[in-house]
Amino acid sequence: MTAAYITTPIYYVNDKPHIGHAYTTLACDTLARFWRLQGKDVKFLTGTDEHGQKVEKAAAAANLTPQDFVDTVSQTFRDLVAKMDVTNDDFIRTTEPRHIKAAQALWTRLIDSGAIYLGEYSGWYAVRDEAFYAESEIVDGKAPTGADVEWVIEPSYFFKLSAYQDQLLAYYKAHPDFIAPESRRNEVARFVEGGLFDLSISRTSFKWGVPVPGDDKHIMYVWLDALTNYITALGYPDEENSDFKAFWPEAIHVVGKDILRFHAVYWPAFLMAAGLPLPRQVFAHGWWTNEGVKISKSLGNTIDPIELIDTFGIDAVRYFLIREVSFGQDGDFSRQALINRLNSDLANAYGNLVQRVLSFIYKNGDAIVPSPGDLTADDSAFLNLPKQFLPTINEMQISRYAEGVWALIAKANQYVDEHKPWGLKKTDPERMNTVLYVLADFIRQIAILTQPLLPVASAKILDQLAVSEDDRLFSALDKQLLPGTKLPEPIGVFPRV
Ligand code: ME8
Repeated sequence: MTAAYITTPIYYVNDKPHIGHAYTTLACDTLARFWRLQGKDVKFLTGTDEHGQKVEKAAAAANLTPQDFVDTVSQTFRDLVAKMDVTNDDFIRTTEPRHIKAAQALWTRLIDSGAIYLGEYSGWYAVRDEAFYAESEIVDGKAPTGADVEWVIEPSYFFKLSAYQDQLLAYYKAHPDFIAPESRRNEVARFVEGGLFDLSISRTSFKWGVPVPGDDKHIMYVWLDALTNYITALGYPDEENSDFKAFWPEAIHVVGKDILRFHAVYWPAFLMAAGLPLPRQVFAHGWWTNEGVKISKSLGNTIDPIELIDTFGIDAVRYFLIREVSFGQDGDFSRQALINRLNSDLANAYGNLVQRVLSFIYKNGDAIVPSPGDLTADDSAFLNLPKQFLPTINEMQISRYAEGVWALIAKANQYVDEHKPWGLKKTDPERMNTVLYVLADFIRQIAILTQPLLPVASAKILDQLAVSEDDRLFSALDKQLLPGTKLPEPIGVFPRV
């Protein structure tokens, strides 16, 4: 069985979860579900990033010890994952002993390979981004991201990042899919071509972090600590155990575009220095604005995913976020756009199709899967559309996948309009049964395809067609509904908003 390993970034626990966190996690969940339906052995990881100055400050502001603070906030992220029906296999916290052990082991390996030296850092640091900035990057006294910076002078260990420029560029060239989408790859390559500075990877001016092995005046730079989570969860430093063996380097790291540099430059350089293979891909998604405005805590326009789910239901929120923007591009969140999509795509297009066909079968067809007569060439061609569609999918293009499935739903509604099964009841009941059978089996296939996008609704529709749990993988598109199967009473799946 092919293995697939998908990861979300681990989220800072300085504040409560917002729509950006929900989006990354739902996108990864969609991919994880998609691969499982392909029959792959999937490991899906998410979790929280709990060290660093930003979190330490947030704890102080809340009058809590860092540990009490991170325990509380991490739980809110775990609750969100549960609320969103996310199918992660693990939830990692960087304060866990397994992670501290892994981060220290990686550090030791970097020391052993000669990639780390002790020096002194003097330069700009932005706590909000947990990032160092060169003088040339400072704009009007701020980081290029707009974050406040402070001047830091302290003893520090450095990672010889500058030594990896050529290797990184050669790697990007040899592995054109390593960074996606393509425009992002070019951006990263240009950054690396511009020259790399050695990276400060330890801090001494505060304590909330993983102690540097052998020199506990230093704690590890939060990004070196955090990036290691992706291998901690596979059991690193034990490289012989089955998870590390099975899933590394089959990793796809999905990240926001703002943290691409850490994943596509620093992380591969650390791994190269440690002599470990690089992940399969780093995929950067875009950023959401709220009604056209940049989302920020100071503007007070953050979007609470819990409130959205309570109002519209998880399937609806999930569908909107995945469908509304092309995966990799920026997008705008608007409540009206969400409502419009729910009404047009879910209630009207998909919901009506299912409701019309299944209630008609229930009321006029003895609540059993109808027995078809001979299929016309048109019927067969129509029934083959979903199977033909699936192989055309670029698996990372989840928004296009949704578009493609809804194009099939439109075809089904067209088929209903053309073949008017209800009108055939008196004139040609045999043909009516054939048309209804074709539609029911088409809906079965659609519901298999919509599982990664609408897990709850798709399961209800498949239940209503009495499709067994074993027949819900993509490979079951090739099967057919069995005529005569008893069907339960249909229930509405997508309420109008
Ligand atoms: O960066 N739209 O954590 P984080 C879309 N701990 N995505 C958004 C967004 C928005 N408006 N705002 C934030 C960190 N995000 C690190 C990661 S991984 C080893 C360590 C996304 O909690 C953002 O792009 O600040 C990022 O991918 C994610 O939320 C986590 O952000």
